[in-house]
Amino acid sequence: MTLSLLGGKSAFDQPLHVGRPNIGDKRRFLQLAEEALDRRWLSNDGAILKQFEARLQELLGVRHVIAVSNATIGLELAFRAVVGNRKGEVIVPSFTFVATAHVPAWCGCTPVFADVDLTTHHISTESVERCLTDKTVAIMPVHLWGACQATPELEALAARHGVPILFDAAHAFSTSLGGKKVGHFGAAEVFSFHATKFINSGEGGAITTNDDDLAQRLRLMRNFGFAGYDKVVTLGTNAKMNEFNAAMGLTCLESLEEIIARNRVNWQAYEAQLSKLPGLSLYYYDPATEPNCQYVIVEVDAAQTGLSRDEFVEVLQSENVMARKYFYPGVHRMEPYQTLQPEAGQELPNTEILTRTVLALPTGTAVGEAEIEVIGKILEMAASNQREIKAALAAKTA
Ligand code: T4K
Repeated sequence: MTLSLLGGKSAFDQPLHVGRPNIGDKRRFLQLAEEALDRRWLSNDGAILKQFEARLQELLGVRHVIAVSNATIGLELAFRAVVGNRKGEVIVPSFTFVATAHVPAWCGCTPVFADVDLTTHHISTESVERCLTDKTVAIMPVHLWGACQATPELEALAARHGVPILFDAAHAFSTSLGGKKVGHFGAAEVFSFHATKFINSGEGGAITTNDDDLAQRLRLMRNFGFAGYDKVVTLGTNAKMNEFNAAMGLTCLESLEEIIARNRVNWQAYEAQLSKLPGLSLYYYDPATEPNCQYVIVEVDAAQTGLSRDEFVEVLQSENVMARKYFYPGVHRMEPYQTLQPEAGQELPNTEILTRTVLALPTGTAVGEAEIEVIGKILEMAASNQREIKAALAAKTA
């Protein structure tokens, strides 16, 4: 095998994407979609939506599940319901998908970026503590990569300051900490069921809470504030999930165990490949957290490998392995935050490191052990031909 950058043919004919959707039983989805068509009931609290919410509730053991059209709007609803009209500062990580910060900013608050821990990639309690002021109205941590970050220290810190925590649980469906499932932490948690998430509804998400009053307000806010025909009792928006998205979500849930098992097998296969490659380390999932392993995250130590993260991404993509630089650049380097807070990076040394060194590799049901072996081989060949790779990349950009 010769690397494509060195004159060979790409290892894969078709792109292997990060975030390839897990589909589940296609016939089951089509059957549910057909039932919706026959019922002529396509949205607004439909029968499939109710089934989807009930199944989520059963799996999570939480009092309330409010399915929404995507996690970003779910976070916005939860934010508005928990924080209300207060305008202040909201502590968020910068090492996350941009939606986490956009939500409080969209609601008129100021995101304040906390730094992350280099091992867990989670916002560190010490950094959150440094960011807390009398203007802080909420903390929005992210269970990044699906590893739960509702640590007792973080919860105790928030409680001491009387600040609510709202978890961005976009990645964390079906994971737990100390036997408590994600879905039960903070004032509310929000899951994403976007196509790229291991349980997907195409587009979609769900808010979970054990607070009856909050749940009631969220249900009203999801549907323009309607409390019955012709009766609007509060400000709201359209955050409803339609029947086809719910059908996809329900179908995927029926394959939950199988998808997690595939992710775990893939993760172990990557671990076996990467253990042979000094300078490339796999993000470790603690088995005690029941990880869904939906991300395969690799940290590149360029001093050891001779190639940077960006160079590895170029090599992989030229082989049709569409590795991604999640999450690059840090949100503090995106607009409008970069202009509003140009100095933020100075307080985020670990975020700056991770945004330069981390890449994501394809996994899920569209990827198998044979492909992972080839990906391992590509990484190995890149590391052992670093001089030639650098020359080929320089020639490409010349
Ligand atoms: N919080 C966190 C921590 C998040 O990660 C996200 C979303 C959110 C909040 C917000 O959740 P939602 O409101 O979306 O429910 C993608 C997703 O669009 C986004 O949902 C996700 N995080 C993020 C991690 O990934 P991009 O900008 O990377 O999307 P894109 O178009 O580059 O596609 C990602 C990869 O997936 C590509 O390799 C192609 C592949 N793909 C994508 C789709 C849609 C497929 O193979 N098939 C598909 O159908 O954001």
